[in-house]
Amino acid sequence: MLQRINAHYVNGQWRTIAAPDWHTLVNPASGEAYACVARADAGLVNDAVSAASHAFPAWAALSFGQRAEYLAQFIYQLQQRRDELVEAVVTELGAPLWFAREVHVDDPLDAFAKHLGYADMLSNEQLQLDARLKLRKEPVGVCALITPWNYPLHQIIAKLAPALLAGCTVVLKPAELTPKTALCVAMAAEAAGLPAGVFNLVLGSGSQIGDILSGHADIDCVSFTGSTEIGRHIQQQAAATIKRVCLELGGKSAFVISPTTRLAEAVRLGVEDVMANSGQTCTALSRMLVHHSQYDDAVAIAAAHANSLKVGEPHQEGVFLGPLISQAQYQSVQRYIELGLSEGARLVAGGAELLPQLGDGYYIAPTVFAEVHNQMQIAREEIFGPVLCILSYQDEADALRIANDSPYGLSGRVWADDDATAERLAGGIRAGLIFKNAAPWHNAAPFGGYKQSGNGRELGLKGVEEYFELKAIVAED
Ligand code: TAP
Repeated sequence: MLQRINAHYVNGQWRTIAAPDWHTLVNPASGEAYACVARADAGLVNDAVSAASHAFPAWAALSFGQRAEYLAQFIYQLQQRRDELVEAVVTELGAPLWFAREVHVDDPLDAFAKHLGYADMLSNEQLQLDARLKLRKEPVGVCALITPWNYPLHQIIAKLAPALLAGCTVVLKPAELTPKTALCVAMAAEAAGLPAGVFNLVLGSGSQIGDILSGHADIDCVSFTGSTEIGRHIQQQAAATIKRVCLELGGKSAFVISPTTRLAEAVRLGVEDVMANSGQTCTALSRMLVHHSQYDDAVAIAAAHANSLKVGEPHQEGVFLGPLISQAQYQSVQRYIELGLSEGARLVAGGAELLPQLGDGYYIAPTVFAEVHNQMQIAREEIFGPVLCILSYQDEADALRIANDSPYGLSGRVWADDDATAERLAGGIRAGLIFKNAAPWHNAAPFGGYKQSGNGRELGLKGVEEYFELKAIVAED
């Protein structure tokens, strides 16, 4: 018997759909259906927009400090649901338990908590430029937040926290594959006592709900994270009402490893970066660029390390990679691996076959291609699976030329034994976020892309500013 989920959170109330169109959820670790979810209809989506519009003036009128008090309650309620959130991510996405705890849940809760500190920095709303001119930051209005499935909680928090702190009200439309995480967030919002209409959640398909939201006259801003293809579509839909559109899109990030005495450390880190979350990470360092003098060694280290990473059922001890999220995603990655072989790349680890010892789940072994050149499709397109391409370069200029020869510009990593080289490489890559050597993720670093990777920034103080309009008030002499 499938669990039936018929719940949407609109205007502070839980709403159901009378005769719903059901979407079935499949556990990616087993291939078994476990729940079905009622899709919101157009009427409910419009109710959600209307609720957010009505709630906006009062929410916007609060001070940053007052909104931060609500957000502190919200964070507390999310923390109370930590285990539930972890289990939702494990079930929906197939993320290994440890990764779900540390990266999928604790990390975004920390990012949310950082926003409380921004409230003090933002309290000075007005800037007196001269006797006649004042500038005021005001919330942009009602925001549609459309999020993907790959880091379900992180993606929601990266939009929700800054939007609410800035004074916006929101309608959240999460990916259809990850509704349970979003429902947990709605329960926390309710328990935190957010005023009715400030936060609304509608579940359903992107092509239906997404189109209503991005074309809606009462939505002032759409903040979208997902594929470049859908981002382009949303921008077109939103053009009819000239609304603000913030896009966080795909990537094909480069990891430039300059000649180093710490090659094994660098290569292992690069392999783990791509394989984490089964490669379903927009910032994945999917192109590793190695100096020709160290290329063969790097390939051998990468293959050995990829083969050592355990693939398995998410609850098992020691598992590094779970399954891909869906059969469609599995088939897409499989096609890319076959394409790599047909393009002449050399497979040195993994491959396209399902792993039969793991039953009917969508598991793919960590896969590494050597002898990849940058014009191959596997080096140009986002695979969104556990597939690493290793490329060789001649000198620093060649490395930067290859790194930048991409329609994307989301992120990257550089590795060098001396900081001057690392700085030069970091400065030379056209992307929004660059890590040096083994630097870990930073929850306050503004995050967003150059080129076709998007146009806004999330996280940090800059992430909040995306949700402001700027008003100039000019007085008489
Ligand atoms: P998409 O298929 O683009 O879906 C993302 C969201 O958009 C989902 O909620 C989806 O709903 C919705 N959507 C689909 N069609 C829509 C439409 N016509 N109008 C409005 N919304 C629509 O991406 P995905 O497969 O979930 O995620 C993977 C992609 O996201 C990758 O390309 C990855 O690089 C990118 N990504 C980027 C970032 C950043 S921060 N740059 C972070 C994570 C992921 P449904 O689920 O109902 O289809």
